[in-house]
Amino acid sequence: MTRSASPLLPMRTSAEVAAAKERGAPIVALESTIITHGMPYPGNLDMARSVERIIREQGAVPATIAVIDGVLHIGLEDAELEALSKTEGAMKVSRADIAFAIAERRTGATTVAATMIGAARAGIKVFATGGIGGVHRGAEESFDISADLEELARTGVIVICAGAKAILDIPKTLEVLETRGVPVVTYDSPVFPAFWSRDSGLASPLTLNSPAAIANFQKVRDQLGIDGGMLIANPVPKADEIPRDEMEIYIARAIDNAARDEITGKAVTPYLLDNLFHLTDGRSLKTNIALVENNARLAAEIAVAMID
Ligand code: PSU
Ligand code: MN
Repeated sequence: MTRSASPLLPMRTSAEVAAAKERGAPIVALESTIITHGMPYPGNLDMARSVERIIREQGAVPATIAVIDGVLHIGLEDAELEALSKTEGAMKVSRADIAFAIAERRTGATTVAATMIGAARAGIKVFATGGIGGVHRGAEESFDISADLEELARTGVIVICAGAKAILDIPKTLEVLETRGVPVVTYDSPVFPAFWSRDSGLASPLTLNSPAAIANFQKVRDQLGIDGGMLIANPVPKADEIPRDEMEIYIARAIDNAARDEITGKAVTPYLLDNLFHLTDGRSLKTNIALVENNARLAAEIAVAMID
């Protein structure tokens, strides 16, 4: 599953990640679009640091992935993390343009799709994020379907998220994942979560109740020769949740604003997130940070269980 990186690929693995690979220690990949396009500074830096700390506390090693000045970084030093969190002009790179950012020596923050590509290149099998991209509402008109879904179908990395945001069409997102053969497993709950809310109103296709069971499921997929990724949905802790009905009002308004401002393509998700941050007086950000931390913890537990 893991191809070794070409010696010519400009890729740099941090000392901490290289040492972890050397001794076969568990590693958890982290994306960087959430830092540059998902949250405002300085909350983004606090989040990035705290998820790394949580992963270390669980006995695993964090590997934040980004393209910096044309070099694919697997694991960032703290100074690099801080610089990225303040970078204004970073590209948002996915499968279509991660190679462009490297070839043109640009700085690019990796989406879920691009982070999966980097993780697979580096031999990392577990990746924690907040929310994945999916099928946008109105996709039957706009055709806006995130490349994250296709990447989950083809790249063998387990992605831990808090479900799909209700800015997306969640039923259609689940349909595409099923069609493309991506297992969707909700951790410890029969209902699929909707990012800020624990309940999307939809049943989860699959449920598992422990990191060991998730590791075992992946082992059997490997034994069957089934490649591609899997999605673990981890509901936001109850204390941090914003209920669905309440969130729905803000989401409808944010989507209206995006239409009014004629936002399209890769700008849509960052626009909606920023709009929601203002519409909820920053409350959406607090929830966002709490759920990413929660996902980092579970991802580390799964990475540890996959080694046991
Ligand atoms: N959802 C979030 N925060 C984010 C993103 C999604 O709550 O930062 C980012 C992720 O990097 C995800 C990307 O991979 O947006 C999806 O963008 P698009 O819909 O353009 O594929
Ligand atoms: Mn899109």
